[in-house]
Amino acid sequence: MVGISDAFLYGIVDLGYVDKSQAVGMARSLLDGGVGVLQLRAKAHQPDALLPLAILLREACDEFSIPFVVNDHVNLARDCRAHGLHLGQDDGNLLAAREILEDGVIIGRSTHSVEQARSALEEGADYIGFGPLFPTPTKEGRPAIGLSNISEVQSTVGSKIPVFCIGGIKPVNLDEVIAAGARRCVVVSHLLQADSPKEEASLILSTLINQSH
Ligand code: TZP
Ligand code: MG
Repeated sequence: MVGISDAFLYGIVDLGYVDKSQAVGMARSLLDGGVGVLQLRAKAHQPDALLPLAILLREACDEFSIPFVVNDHVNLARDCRAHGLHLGQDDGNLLAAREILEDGVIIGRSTHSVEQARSALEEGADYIGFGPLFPTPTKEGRPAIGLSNISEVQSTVGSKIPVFCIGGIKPVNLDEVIAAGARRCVVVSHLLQADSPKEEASLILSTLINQSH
């Protein structure tokens, strides 16, 4: 299994954009395109109803030796034997989630400020999301934090755990995001709405891995 620190592009199968029946196909396109970690995000679904899909996604990720991460639901992450769990700021205590999960399961935390990024490191997060950098329909109403704190988060927290910038990232702003200090990104709506998610993922990944810093 490839580790989270080997990942530069983080893909999310978000059932707000992809029908449940298309989710495995979309996951395979993203994996073929080179995402280094894949998450299931399904805000409008009951976790129990997601177990069969979560198992299929975990199995697809296993084929690629890529970590599969469940958003929000610790019991679902345990039951489908996900490689990781992702928690938002309001999703509870990280250590309590760790007690439910098998040893070695990674836990990520969403952060929206330098202070939250430091706290996530201190509480033992294995990686963080940092954003939303830009306004995004995927998180309607959430204020954008801009690009000005990326380099500080990257140079402090990012030397210890991977920092994935997130929120409104797409090819037209990727160079700007990288110039502001980002090394790794999560891209959701741009990939899920692309004609070829595989080709778009592959292009974004090459931009990320060819960056000079
Ligand atoms: N957390 C912060 S922004 C965001 C999440 C889940 C949405 C990212 O989606 P998109 O479509 O790439 O802006
Ligand atoms: Mg959450």
